[in-house]
Amino acid sequence: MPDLPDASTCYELLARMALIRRFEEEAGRQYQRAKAGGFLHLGIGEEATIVGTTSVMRDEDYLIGTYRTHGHAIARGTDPKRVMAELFGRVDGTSGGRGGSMHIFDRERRFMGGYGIVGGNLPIAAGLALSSEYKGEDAVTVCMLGDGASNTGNFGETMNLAALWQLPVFFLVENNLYGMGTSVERHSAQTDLSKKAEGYGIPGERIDGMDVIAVREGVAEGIRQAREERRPTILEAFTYRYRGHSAADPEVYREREEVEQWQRKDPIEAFARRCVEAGVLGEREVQEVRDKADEQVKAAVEFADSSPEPALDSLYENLYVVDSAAGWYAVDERSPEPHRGEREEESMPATARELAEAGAAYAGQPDGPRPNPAEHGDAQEGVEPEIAAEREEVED
Ligand SMILES: Cc1ncc(C[n+]2csc(CCOP(=O)(O)OP(=O)(O)O)c2C)c(N)n1
Ligand SMILES: [Mg+2]
Repeated sequence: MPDLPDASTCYELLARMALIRRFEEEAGRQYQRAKAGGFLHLGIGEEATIVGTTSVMRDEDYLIGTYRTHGHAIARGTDPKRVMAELFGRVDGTSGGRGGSMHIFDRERRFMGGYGIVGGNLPIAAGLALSSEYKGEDAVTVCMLGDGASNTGNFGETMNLAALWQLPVFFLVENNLYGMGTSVERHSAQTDLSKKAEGYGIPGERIDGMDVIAVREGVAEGIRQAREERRPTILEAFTYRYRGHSAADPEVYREREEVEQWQRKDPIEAFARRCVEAGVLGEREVQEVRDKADEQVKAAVEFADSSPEPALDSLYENLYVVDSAAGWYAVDERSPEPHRGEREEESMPATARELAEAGAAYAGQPDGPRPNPAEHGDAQEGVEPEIAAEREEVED
């Protein structure tokens, strides 16, 4: 077992992990109260992997993760108040309330998100590392991904370019044994994920992701190689999420005993015990850490609750779309033509209408390449009688 660092580092590691744990427990509660909307993926149980990694990064380094990243942002130094406000969809959130749980982002702290597409963050990580290389910066990009993401095409493409261009990037697989409800054995032909990039010239190792010190040591070396030798490597950290994949997961794919078995080696409890037994921290300090986490999370909820909703008029701000199409037309089941948004002006740019008309023409083909939403459900009510009769004939 690797040695413990000094007392103040141990205190800090414990405090970060405890804060993230409390934050996520509360986020789950707020989601059930419908204060937080959209999807919610909790990483409870994975704190040592997250905090161990960020604790050996420099401020100038980039971190990019998945959609399970409330803890990553907090570990990087983002104010929990702003993360909670983002979950609540409020203006003081990290993305102004527009991203929600899956898209936490903090450019100032070089936390580059927050991505809903599995494996979608990998090529972006290579791009970030390429930009550091190009600008002659010392920064390393740390890319965290799930076990499931190692099966995507992006994985191979990114590993290839990272090795080929000798990019200052480091990959950490948060192997929590499942991609949604599918176990690693059922989703990956190669179950030793540390070997999965070997063919591209990227070596890997496996570590205990429940041990914050083991993670620190492994990641520190990976980052060093990326920074000093321009040699990308990959670490597979074994970890576990105690909660379901997302807030709506009946968890039929695993046994209760398996969850309990992992909970017995809880990363926070185990680390606190070890620090106390080694005489590095006292029981009083451990309790202080818990109390502070409670206070911070309580303050985060109060802050988020009192932050206003974004103004309706700001709906089109920060959208990455054809810039002349600042307006919208809906193509829906009411009738085949596009419908102008209720709040739109007559003076809306022509491009918006043209795009909507093109979409309407495409969607309006009964035998077209994709199903016409107008053919389903309540939409039938609005369909012209002769068209409806024609469709019935086809269905027969
Ligand atoms: C490209 C893509 N395919 C499928 C999905 C649906 N999906 C969301 S999460 C997930 C599982 C990913 O598992 P893993 O990479 O192990 O990450 P974990 O959720 O365990 O942290 C899937 C398949 C998606 N979001 N994006
Ligand atoms: Mg997984």
